[in-house]
Amino acid sequence: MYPVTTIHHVGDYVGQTVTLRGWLYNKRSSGKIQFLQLRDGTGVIQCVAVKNEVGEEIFEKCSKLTQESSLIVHGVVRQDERAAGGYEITVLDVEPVGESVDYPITLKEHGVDFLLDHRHLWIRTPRQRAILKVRAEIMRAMADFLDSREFTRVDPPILTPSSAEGTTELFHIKYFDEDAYLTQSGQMYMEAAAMALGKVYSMGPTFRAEKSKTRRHLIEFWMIEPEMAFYTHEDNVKLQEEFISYVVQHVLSHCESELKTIGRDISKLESVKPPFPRLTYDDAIAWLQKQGHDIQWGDDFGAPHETELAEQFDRPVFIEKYPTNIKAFYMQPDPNRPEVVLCADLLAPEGYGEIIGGSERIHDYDLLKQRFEEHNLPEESYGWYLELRKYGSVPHSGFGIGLERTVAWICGLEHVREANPFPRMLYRLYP
Ligand code: NSS
Repeated sequence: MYPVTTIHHVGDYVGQTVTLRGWLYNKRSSGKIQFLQLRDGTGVIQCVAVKNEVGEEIFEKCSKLTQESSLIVHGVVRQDERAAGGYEITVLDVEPVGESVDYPITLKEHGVDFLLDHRHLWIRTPRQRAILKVRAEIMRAMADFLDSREFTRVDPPILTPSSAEGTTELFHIKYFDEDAYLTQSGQMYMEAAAMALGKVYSMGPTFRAEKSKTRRHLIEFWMIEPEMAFYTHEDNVKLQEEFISYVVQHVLSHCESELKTIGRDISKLESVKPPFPRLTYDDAIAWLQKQGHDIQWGDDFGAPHETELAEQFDRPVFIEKYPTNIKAFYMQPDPNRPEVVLCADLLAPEGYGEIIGGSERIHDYDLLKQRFEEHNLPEESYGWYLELRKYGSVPHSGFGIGLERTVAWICGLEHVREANPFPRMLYRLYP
């Protein structure tokens, strides 16, 4: 019996015999030597079996191993500068575990539809593994940052009686004899929770029945939604830039090998530090007009506008104070200019578009009630939310950050679909 370890930890066992358990990623052979590329979820390592050393029988077992068959390898850890991870295994014995016949994903190029049909297998490849690792590390960093600032994680419901962002784009389901919808945002519940716990955040899946087929849209995506009692718009923006900078710097220092596997140009991330540039919506419209865009005050930005605005900067940029009538009903008007609201969207660089939407919320009962009427929102669904303004209402602010868009930006992915383990897209519900 040898110590069982993982590829990530083989460096602790140089010169010793260890046991590794995993899958055969790839194999090369040159007659008397076989080079087995073993992967185990923590990395990939080359295991070398030499016929003269292991004998006929073990060598034969190695030669029968096929791509993605599972196996246990016993061997000696060698330090080797030429090896990808710096180590190699000299095989003493192998134990095949599960066979793999005609594995569909070969090491040649495949089309993206084929890969998405085989997403359950595609996630085994080093690039996809690296992306999932970075995603997990981003979630950890987000939670660490907020926990260290004494936020409390609160989980809003997935099944809701009404919408938080608007009345369209909802997934309708039957809830016994009632109508229910999959949550679009946990915000309203987080506002209630902020009045109970001060500073809170949620982290979970949200759903939007958006008929958009772009590289930035998923039907099911994860959102992290902090909400803070007594925070102004200014406090909110400051928190966001510190939050994003922390997450990016954390990934740079904890995911070096993953970013390398993905091929990310990390020089593009190193500059992500506070303060972030800030443009008002007015400035952004004026700038776009100067660039020759046919856009008027009161229009919302499209993806090309966002890309061009963000391209001017080496870090994310806030666009703040949008017109009241193109933003959600719950946003607090600017006291000096009620035609705009105290909100900010954060646009990521390099064309990744909006990653955060946030605002100060209306805390005045009468104004919120008026907004409900203007937007034809039924009081039976929203009464509880309005009631929060009746019992010790305070100014408060919050934001929502889309996890997949953040992962796509930090990893430099072409499309958000690779940022989710099993993406739900307009025409894809499989696997
Ligand atoms: O609609 S948002 O702009 N804002 C909200 O839902 C607020 N209720 C959040 C809050 O203040 N608590 O969405 C927030 C973010 C947005 O910036 C994107 O990064 C992401 O959620 N988002 C999406 N990601 C992927 N796919 C889709 N369809 C999508 N929609 C929004």
